[in-house]
Amino acid sequence: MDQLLKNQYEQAKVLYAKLGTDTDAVLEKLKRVKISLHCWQGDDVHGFLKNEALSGGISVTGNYPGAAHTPEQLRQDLEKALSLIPGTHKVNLHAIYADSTEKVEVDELQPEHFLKWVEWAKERGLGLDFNPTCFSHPNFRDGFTISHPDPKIRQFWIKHCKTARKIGEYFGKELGEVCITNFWFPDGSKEKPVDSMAPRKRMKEALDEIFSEKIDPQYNLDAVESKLFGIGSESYVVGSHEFCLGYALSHDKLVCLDAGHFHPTEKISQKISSVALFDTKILLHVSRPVRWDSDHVVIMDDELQAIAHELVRNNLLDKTFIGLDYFDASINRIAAWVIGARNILKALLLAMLEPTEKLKEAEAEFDFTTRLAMLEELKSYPFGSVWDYYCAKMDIPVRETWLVDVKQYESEILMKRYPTRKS
Ligand code: RNT
Ligand code: ZN
Repeated sequence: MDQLLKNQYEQAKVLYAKLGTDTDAVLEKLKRVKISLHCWQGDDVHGFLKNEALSGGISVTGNYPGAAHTPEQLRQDLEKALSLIPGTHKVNLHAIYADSTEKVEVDELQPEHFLKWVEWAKERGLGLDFNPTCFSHPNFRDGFTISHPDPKIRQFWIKHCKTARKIGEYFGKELGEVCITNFWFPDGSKEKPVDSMAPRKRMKEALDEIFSEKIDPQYNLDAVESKLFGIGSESYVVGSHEFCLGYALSHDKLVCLDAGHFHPTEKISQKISSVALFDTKILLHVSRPVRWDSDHVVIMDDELQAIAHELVRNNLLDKTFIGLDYFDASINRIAAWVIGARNILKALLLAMLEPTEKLKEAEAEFDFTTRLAMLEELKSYPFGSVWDYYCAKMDIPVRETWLVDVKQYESEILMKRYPTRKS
């Protein structure tokens, strides 16, 4: 390893030790954190099943060249991204990413359609997470899926969601690591309905049916993701926060908190300790809203740091599953993964280096002066030296050198792909 990197780490280690933080132990802890990399960043939430336009109130902008058009390309891109992120992680698949030569409807999907993904994950020691895809399909009708008034439409989605859990179970069994299957529904409407309860009642009943089969929690855990609004569901979302929180708490499900799914000044970091107190497991969709649920690449902003601090300070890393959720087609898509994943890891490292006990002591004594002074001084501690050393130790490019790899991959691989997908 580069001597300068080592020296800088040794110096940082002394400084942090004075605060009572053991940097070597922190790095061991960081190594155990897994981030679930969302496959849909690689192809703008397109998938491989059909050529349906993206729907469900979410949207991708940009036309940067090189999107993956086949499962092989997507896996190759994910491998590239993973090679630039320290640690062993997971990949999060959506149902529309099935790898199958036969044209299959979403409600006909079976575990076997994901065999190649499982083989790939096994070879690389990766875990897999899963999501039913309840959008980009003609049966997402009148703004509703499992809460549609027509029982035929509901049944279509219920069947799809039931199979999604079986696919999750299959991932968990095959890979020896629990799969989190996350349920998000775009259901809602542009204007406020007169009857806001009926769709929620139908959604509740549909969820009960979806979850009726017991699945060993060692293999699959279910999460429900709420939302405040989307395009076309500006005034009313069936699966609101209160709905999903209530459902999760009463049905022993995970609560999925997406950073972009609340009012602009409402932060998920503030919700974590409350939800955790009720013994609820949490799935995070780490994202970055800009004015709306825009799914920008995650940057090292205040909210990301606040999320990481909440997890670390409250010892919640074992109860929390961390996934990324954003889609940016205006920059190199692999870089988008790498930037977001490195940032959440950096934010967690920063939190782990904090002398939390000392800060809690000051707080307990109402010494808010010390608390504020320390929190501010900590910001200029040499955390970057610890991060650089960690990357080098994990055999991952240090600082922005990863960009060289991405640029080379872009010119050698991405630029040679068909500009648009062959359907
Ligand atoms: C949409 C939700 C959901 C999706 C993915 C593709 O607002 O955040 O998690 O982003 O399922
Ligand atoms: Zn999400």
